[in-house]
Amino acid sequence: MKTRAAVAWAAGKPLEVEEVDLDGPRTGEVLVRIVATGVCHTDAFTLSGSDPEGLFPVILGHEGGGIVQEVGPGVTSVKPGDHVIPLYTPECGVCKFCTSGKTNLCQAIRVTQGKGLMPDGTSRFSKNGKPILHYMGTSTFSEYTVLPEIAVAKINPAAPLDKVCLLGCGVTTGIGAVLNTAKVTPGSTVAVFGLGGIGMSVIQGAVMAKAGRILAIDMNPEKFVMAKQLGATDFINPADYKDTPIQQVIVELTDGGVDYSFECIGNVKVMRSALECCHKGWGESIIIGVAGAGQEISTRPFQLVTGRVWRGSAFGGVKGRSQLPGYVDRYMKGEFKIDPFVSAVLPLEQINHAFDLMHEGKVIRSVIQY
Ligand code: NAD
Ligand code: DAO
Ligand code: ZN
Ligand code: ZN
Repeated sequence: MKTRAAVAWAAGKPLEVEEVDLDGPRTGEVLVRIVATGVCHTDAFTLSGSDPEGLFPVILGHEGGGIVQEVGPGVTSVKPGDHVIPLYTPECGVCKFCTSGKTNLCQAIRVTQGKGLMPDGTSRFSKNGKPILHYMGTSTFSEYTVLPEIAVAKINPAAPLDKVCLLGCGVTTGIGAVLNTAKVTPGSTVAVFGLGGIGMSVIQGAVMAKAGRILAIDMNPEKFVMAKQLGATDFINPADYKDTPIQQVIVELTDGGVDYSFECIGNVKVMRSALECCHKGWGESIIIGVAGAGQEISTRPFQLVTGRVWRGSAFGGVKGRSQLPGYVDRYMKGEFKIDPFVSAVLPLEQINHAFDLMHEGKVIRSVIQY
């Protein structure tokens, strides 16, 4: 079949919206019509060429919501008409990782997914006979996409796909990092570095965890308005403290440091600040941001010797097939918000404008509606 898609032909070049060829689902695969997809910083990161795993030509997009159109042989857990969220972190339920009880990082299709291919080692997308790669196993910047069965979460069909698509990455990542990875305890002091879709979701997670104080940190003070509406209590622009390292500012403001900090930018210098603003003896810093190829984190080891802890979190530690439907239900019950994060709704033809809005810091999320 043909599908409209935004193709990234090369790093650093605008996406080109055009018709491409899409082969139907093979064994263990499903064809999904994407109804809406968010545009995440990670898509921009890969498009920029900084992603060490970035491959081209590719159809980006990983924050989608859609409806199953057709299933391949052997597929039993979903059927045409089911509403699904594509999962860049699949859940096979049987691999060593899935059965460990310690991680959401299913490895069943990791190797082929990392190469931009379906589990059988081929791509379903092509143009004039030339293959185009899949991205993160999802490729939601195509109106129709083929996904492995283990990479779709079946959700409540009453949920609005133009909102819950953001549970395919940003919102789940932020809330999950607080509730699953850090396990923030009531009354805690929390620092959030970077107030994009991820950082704003961390704030929501911190409110859900009943944190006592939530420090919101960003170089763009316009972000403080929404951070305050979501429940942040303190607002810090590092540009206002040029002569003092920001970790020192935070340690002084919080009687020795925060209980938990979250880096939601992908800046290795900020990762250091986020660790070092943690309280001696117990403070934990969670890295969520994805840093560019070849970059490394550093701190004095004594920071760890004296009790601070560095952790990382992918997709908020959430297991997609078994746990994401519960997040959709919690959103439907009003336990957290998604709607204010949708700053702009654009057609696929304006997807490059969505990237511009992100780079200009004017949106939390643009949502592409097909
Ligand atoms: P975003 O671009 O929307 O937001 C980043 C925010 O950081 C912006 O508000 C920006 O003003 C602020 N910022 C930039 N430099 C700063 C600095 N030096 N100090 C303070 N604030 C600064 O990005 P996003 O979509 O929220 O994603 C954030 C990061 O999370 C990215 O690196 C993305 O790749 C990563 N990510 C990780 C996961 C995961 O599972 N670990 C999932 C999704 C996204
Ligand atoms: O299992 O090795 C692996 C890879 C898991 C992918 C997790 C990606 C999380 C960070 C990327 C940002 C997502 C948009
Ligand atoms: Zn993302
Ligand atoms: Zn698995």
